[in-house]
Amino acid sequence: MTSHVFKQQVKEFMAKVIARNPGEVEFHQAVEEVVSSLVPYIEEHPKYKEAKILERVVEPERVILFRVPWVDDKGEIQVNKGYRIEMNSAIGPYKGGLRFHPTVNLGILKFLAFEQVFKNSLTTLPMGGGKGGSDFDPKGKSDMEVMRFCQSFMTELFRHIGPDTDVPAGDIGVGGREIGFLFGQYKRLRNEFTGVLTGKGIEWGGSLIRPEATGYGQVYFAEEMLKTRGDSMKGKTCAVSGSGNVAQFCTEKATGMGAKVVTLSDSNGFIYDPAGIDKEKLEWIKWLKNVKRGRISEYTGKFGGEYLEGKRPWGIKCDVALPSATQNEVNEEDAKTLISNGCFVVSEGANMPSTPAAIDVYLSSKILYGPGKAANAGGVATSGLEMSQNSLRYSWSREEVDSKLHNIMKNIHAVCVKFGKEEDGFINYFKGANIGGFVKVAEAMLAQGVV
Ligand code: NDP
Ligand code: 2IT
Repeated sequence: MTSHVFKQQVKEFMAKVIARNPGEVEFHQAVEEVVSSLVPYIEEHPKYKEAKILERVVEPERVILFRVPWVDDKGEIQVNKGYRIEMNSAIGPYKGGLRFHPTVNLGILKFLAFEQVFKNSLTTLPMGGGKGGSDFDPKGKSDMEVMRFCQSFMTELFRHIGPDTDVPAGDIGVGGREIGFLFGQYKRLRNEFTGVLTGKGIEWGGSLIRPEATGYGQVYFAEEMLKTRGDSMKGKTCAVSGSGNVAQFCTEKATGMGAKVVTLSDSNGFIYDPAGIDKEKLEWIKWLKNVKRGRISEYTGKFGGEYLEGKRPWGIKCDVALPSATQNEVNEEDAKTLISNGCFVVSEGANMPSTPAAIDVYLSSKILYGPGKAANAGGVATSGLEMSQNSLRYSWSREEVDSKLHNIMKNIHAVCVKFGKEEDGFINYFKGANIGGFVKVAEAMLAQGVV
């Protein structure tokens, strides 16, 4: 069958998805990315077509929408929306983060839940896919306001989740503080101390390395990609976006492996430090973002360099780009600029940070492109390891967890190579991750009948 016929099939499939899920543009984008890789594969494996696996996999098993009322510090009543998308449980309990950000809506959470299904499958661990969150904005809120919001959020969510049913974790706007408040309220309502959330504090059931895992895994994945060309992270100049959980530990690991990180950003702009963000500077950034909850612009007052308001880091010359902020933060023009400046590795810490046109630029330039569902899977993989430790009522050492994480990232890389290697030897990680993530879920769905 020709690529023209495949394109037509994708178009027809997408027309139905768009009609059934109007206005959910990020969800359409995530589905189209996966389906465009899968259509040729499914043509060769008609059993998936006959069982309507694609039609089923784009429909969430369950969507929960709820009201989250809470009282702010002035005594005023506030109301937010709460969501949990239980996308697919074919290979394990629903698993995936919670995002608290004012832009959160159903389409964004469905895209994230959909990505999560294939990502979790790639980790090799038994986890289904889910995602949730709220349009609540933690910025500028006091700790007590965040606590009251989290308690109200969990007062509804608790009846839908559980350690064998659905296990939420963090994402944008949800870190250790929020997971603590959510866990406390779940425990109080159920009168059970269980592994119902991951990303917990180390003293109360958390796993060592979970905070580090997404960023560390993202750099391990970049290193694996570089190895296929006889190269390594050592000596590479890196552009990182974001300055939250993923960006911080991505910077830590890249620097630890001998690379130089020259940028970090937030939603207001980015900082450029040509000398590199070393260990001492990074410790200060962790304090700035996690304790003071300040803005990245404050960096230049302390360490120099430049702050570029309203801009993203992709115009800075680098070898390796590590997008670690949010969806669609690298567009076609950014991708072209990166490549013309010599960038030849993109390893995505964020979910879907590159637009479809940017991905086309990476693939046609044949650079090393690690898509989010493979490159950032280390976070949820280590959540899976946290679940295992909770079930065992045991905890592994830092070294044990890190070595398991490292092995998982190597395995994910190998799966991408298996399904993504093209005739000329180019490794299409985009295709490899989509097909590699799909097969296990599809086989489980076939075995479990029409459910
Ligand atoms: P954090 O909330 O810790 O940090 C988010 C960072 O991204 C902040 O610097 C934030 O800036 C910036 N950001 C958020 N929204 C935007 C926006 N619309 N435009 C520009 N910058 C923005 O979140 P994480 O580090 O946990 O998450 C970052 C990305 O990684 C997300 O895409 C998430 O889905 C993904 N991810 C996270 C995992 C995890 O384990 N935490 C696992 C896998 C993927 P500001 O402070 O201005 O909002
Ligand atoms: O996007 C992601 O993989 C996450 N936010 C982490 C999910 C998890 O359950 O650890």
